Amino acid sequence: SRVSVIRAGSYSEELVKTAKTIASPGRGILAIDESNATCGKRLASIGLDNTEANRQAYRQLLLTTPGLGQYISGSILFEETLYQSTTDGKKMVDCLREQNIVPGIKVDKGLVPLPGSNNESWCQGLDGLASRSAEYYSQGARFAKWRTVVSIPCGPSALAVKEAAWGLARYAAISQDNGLVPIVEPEILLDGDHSIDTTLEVAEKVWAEVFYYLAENNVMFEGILLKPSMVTPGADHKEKASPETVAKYTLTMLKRRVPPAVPGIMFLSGGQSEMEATLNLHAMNQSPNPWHVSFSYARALQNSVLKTWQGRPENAEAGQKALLERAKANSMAQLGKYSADGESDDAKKGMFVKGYTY
Ligand code: 5MM
Repeated sequence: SRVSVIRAGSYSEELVKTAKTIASPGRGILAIDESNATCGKRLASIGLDNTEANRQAYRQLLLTTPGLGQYISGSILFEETLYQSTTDGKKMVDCLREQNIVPGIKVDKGLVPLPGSNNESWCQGLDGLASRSAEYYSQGARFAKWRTVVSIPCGPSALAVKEAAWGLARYAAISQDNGLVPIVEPEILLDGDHSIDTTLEVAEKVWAEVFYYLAENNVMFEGILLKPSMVTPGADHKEKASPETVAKYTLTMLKRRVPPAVPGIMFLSGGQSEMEATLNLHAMNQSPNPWHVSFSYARALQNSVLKTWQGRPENAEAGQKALLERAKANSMAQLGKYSADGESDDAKKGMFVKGYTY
């Protein structure tokens, strides 16, 4: 019934439980769901070829990090990794489960130009999504991710926002129907010279529309997670915002748009430096929030690891240590107890690439 606390459906209770496990205190998500093209760019940055063996070696290093489960509650995988084993023949999914980390899966098929828009894009992947989701569930995935983007310099046009919101809502309903907690990710790109007030205005518009269509598609809010961008000025804006300002704007936006029924807000890092992403998260956790406010970082968790590893087996342990350090820093930030003392220069370097397309 529409008035029941939890909407009827075979997976409802499990969805709520999965979402709560992922949104558990002091933990967040390790996003390693780079498609092969994006993973290739990461590997190229340390001089490695984009082969299946190199992707396996890199993901194996990440997922077998001892102690990771203390700080990481979920990890988003690309399809290849979901079906992949380590070089010792152990399923990557089992490496996660052993550490009480929930395996997730990227289900979108990437971005393509949106005809009729202002050079904007839309996200592919709804065709066949129900059967793919059921198959991913049988492989051990318990949550899903769909990333679409909104560009401020390109408008955003009403058409692009509507398409982004509708696609996310259809995906979310299909995921829940197949036992996967959907991560709802409309990334508002950092590109542009706009002010933080402009970002706030666009973010409010986007999230209002996303929730309108999530409700229209009867998505159960207790069984979703959000992956928003933080509200910041555009990357080319003349002034940078302090973590306190980012936190104030971002929380204002979320409190205006996101019902407290949603269990977790898992931010993306969007090209911020590792330390900036951690400091901003820490600032957001200086007072109680209606939701678990945490991280789902890719670049802001992996950058130091890649630089330390360099593709050399003898550096694997040091690479894992680097991952654990970042995961711990963000865990502390989730608890509002992070201190930047002793952070390396590398952790302070931004990773934003103008006009970057995944
Ligand atoms: C890890 O990268 C994700 C997938 O990208 P592609 O499918 O294009 O290869 C990406 O969605 C990522 O999870 C989010 O953008 C968040 O990553 P950042 O680096 O912004 O924290």
